Amino acid sequence: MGIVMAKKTKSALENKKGVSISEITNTSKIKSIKDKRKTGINTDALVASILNKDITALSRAITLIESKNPKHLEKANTIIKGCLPYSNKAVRIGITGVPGVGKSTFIEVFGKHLTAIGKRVAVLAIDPSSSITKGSILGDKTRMENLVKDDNAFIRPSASGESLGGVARKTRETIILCEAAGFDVIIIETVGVGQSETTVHSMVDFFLLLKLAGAGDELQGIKRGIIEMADAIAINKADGDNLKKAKLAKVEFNRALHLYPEKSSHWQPKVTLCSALKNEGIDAIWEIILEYVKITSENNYFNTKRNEQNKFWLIQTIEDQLKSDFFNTPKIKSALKNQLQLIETNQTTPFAAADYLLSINN
Ligand SMILES: Nc1nc2c(ncn2[C@@H]2O[C@H](COP(=O)(O)OP(=O)(O)O)[C@@H](O)[C@H]2O)c(=O)[nH]1
Ligand SMILES: [Mg+2]
Repeated sequence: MGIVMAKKTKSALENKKGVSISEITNTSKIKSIKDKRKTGINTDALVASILNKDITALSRAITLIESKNPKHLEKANTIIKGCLPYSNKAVRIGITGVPGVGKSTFIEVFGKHLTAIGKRVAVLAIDPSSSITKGSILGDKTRMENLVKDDNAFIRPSASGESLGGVARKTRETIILCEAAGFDVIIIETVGVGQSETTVHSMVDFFLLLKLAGAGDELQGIKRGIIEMADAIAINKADGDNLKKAKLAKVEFNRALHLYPEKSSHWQPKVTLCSALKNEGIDAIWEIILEYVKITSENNYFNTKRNEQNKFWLIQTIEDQLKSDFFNTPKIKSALKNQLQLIETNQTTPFAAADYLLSINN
């Protein structure tokens, strides 16, 4: 299942069943096949199957969300609408850390721990670089061998060939579908490329930062913003010769975290040690997350945050759409080219050029 199934479904969607090769090569028939294909997706049936925890249906629907075909997007929107009343139930966890910190290894053992205690787990990724690096995260299935095979786990790589905004929107929609399909825990993995951590933070309940113990320089070179976003820092590879260093790092991080002002969640971020390789300290991290959910549900921060996230995404989506509409207008495209030339030769200012471009758009 997982990645393999997602790929299979994609090709199933793209090739109409029962059509022979000779039929496909007959161009006069291609249009009618395409038309049938367009109408061949029964959104009601797909929603019913998703609610029935049918993973093939879930994969098909996600493929529609990721499609560039406007007809598919229309179908995708209908499906999302159908699933929305059944979503919002899972715990959404964001996981980040530099390449090599052990994210894939961690997600494998963490995911297996969750399925062992009866949870269903969906793993998604936000990786705006995946179109260049051909899926740098979640691409390596070997580190998630057991989770990939687990019937209670679903693994879906990042949408590719998209801007961060595009990937983010698709991932948010995919979360809705996964929740409707009865997944209890949604894990969203990201690497610290550009703004991707902020993006993941804006769509999860709990943000987990995986760290390595350094040689006494734990607090150097860390993006301050990421520490601020973290609800827990897990120092991974706390095993063998590294254990002592990891323990020291824990003290340092705890000290540093106490310097930050109290969060509006009233949650004091935790620092913990783990070894994904040896499967140690993994259950403790789930306990921390449960404690977080309990405390923030009681003080209502949990729901407030989700509402705030929804409002943020409304504004964000409008901004993205307006921007893309603007820059894709043919009149703007050519006028922009001219204005850029005028800027180069010092004949206008960026502000005058912007005023002009915005004025001719109306
Ligand atoms: N010693 C030790 N090695 C680990 C641990 N977790 C991961 N690794 C190793 O670190 C390397 C990178 O792990 P990977 O999961 O691919 O990291 P990612 O790039 O963050 O996804 C691999 O060789 C893993 O076997 C751990 O807890 N302890
Ligand atoms: Mg990885």
